[in-house]
Amino acid sequence: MTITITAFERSPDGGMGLARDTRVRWALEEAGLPYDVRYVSFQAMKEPAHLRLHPFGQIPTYEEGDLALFETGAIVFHIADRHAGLFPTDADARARAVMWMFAALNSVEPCILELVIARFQEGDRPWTPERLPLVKERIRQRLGQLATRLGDAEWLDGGFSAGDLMMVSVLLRARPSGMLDEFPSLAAYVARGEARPAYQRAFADQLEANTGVRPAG
Ligand SMILES: N[C@@H](CCC(=O)N[C@@H](CS)C(=O)NCC(=O)O)C(=O)O
Repeated sequence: MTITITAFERSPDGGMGLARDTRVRWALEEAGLPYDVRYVSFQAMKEPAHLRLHPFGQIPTYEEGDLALFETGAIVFHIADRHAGLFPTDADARARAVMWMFAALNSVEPCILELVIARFQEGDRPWTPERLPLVKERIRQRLGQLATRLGDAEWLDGGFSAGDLMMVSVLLRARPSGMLDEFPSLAAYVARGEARPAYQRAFADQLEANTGVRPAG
């Protein structure tokens, strides 16, 4: 059955791979599933046709036959649930992989997003200089806790799973601020994720869609 996802017609990050379609592309690549992409403009995302698929007028969405999904957590879970490669077979290990997906989206991504909003959407507000250090401190605290748990392990819980896919995707959003590099073990963890062939394909595809250029290799 054909899978179709949506992505920005032109991503605000210019193809850095930070738009959330990249994590869905990555999951599809890990699972070895072909897919189509429908590119939508900011205006089209807020129009009825897209709002029927995504009530909040955002990307990405996922369509497969009669099934239509939004929210990257639900989409990646669905892919991992139905196809090999992203969830361990052991039931307890699988539950922990799901836990890490939730942790990425619920306990790590919000503070990173807060910084993105503080810098790019509210950067001109008079209170921003006072607020930024507080926002950054919350990120530092969370990344420090995560680094402690990761220790010198390769992945969060044994082998690579959808939990790592989501955590790496979320951490990548902290890199432009320089804060990821304050935690060398997390930076190395992210680099391991980026080195996976499935990530490389996903990244190259979104880069080409945004810039017309395909990275060498
Ligand atoms: N929680 C959602 C967030 C979706 C989201 O924020 N998408 C961004 C792109 S990465 C978007 O469409 N932004 C445009 C907008 O909100 O108007 C998910 O994980 O899918």
